[in-house]
Amino acid sequence: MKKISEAPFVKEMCAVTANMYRLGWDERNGGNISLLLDENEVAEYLDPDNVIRTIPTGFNAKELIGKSFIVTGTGKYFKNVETDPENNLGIIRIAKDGTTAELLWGYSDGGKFTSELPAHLMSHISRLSVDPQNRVIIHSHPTNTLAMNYVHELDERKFTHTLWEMCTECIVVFPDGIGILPWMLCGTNSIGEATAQKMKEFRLVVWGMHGIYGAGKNLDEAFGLIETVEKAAQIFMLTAHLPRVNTIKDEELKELAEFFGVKYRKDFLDL
Ligand code: 2HA
Ligand code: ZN
Repeated sequence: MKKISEAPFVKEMCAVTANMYRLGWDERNGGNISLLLDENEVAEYLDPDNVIRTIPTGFNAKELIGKSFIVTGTGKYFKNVETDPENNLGIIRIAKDGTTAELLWGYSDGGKFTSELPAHLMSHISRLSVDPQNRVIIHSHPTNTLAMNYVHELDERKFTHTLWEMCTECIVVFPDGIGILPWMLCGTNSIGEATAQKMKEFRLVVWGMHGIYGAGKNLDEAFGLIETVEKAAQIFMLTAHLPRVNTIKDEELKELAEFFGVKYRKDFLDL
């Protein structure tokens, strides 16, 4: 059996959480990540028959029965993942009943997965239904994206359009746009269901005045989506109070999307 601390998925979780912490997006216990694992890869590091303990999830994820995820822990700080992954992360497998998580590794102080597990698992189900390659859901509190929530209308079309205008590459990176939920109570099945509904259409979902969700086939892709939104939101926040002299026109956004061959939300442009 190989050493789990050497597993690429553990190392990558350490690297991405450390990176996000240093970017200032995940203060204290803010943010959470789940990564769908390949069973054969997990079996190189862990005995699949050795269940440390079982933890109820509070909802039925029957579409994910038998699937394993590495997930950040509730109340745990991204800041600390790199130095103590076994306490701050856990590997869970969805049991045959669909409502129980079998702990295979981690949460070593007796802890459990993030309080946002419903939003994560329900979003995985949604994304997998439209993209079987999807493996990652990331939730974060990026500073400028959050700031923008207070000064920009929380309308999917307008919010996406504003961000597309802020950096030339935005429409190429997130041509499918950004879904938006109004402020809602976090940590609940309701916000999980609402997020998952949006995730059928969008890989990015803003939680009004809270943060953002991003999905992707790997950590780089999900992180890169959020990073690009955050960069555009930063340009918006740096310029929103200044007179606008130049802008990228809608015809130019269309030209970009067509040149790079991306399927974009045509209804989000005024053409
Ligand atoms: O887990 O970010 O939304 C901390 C959070 C909750
Ligand atoms: Zn949050």
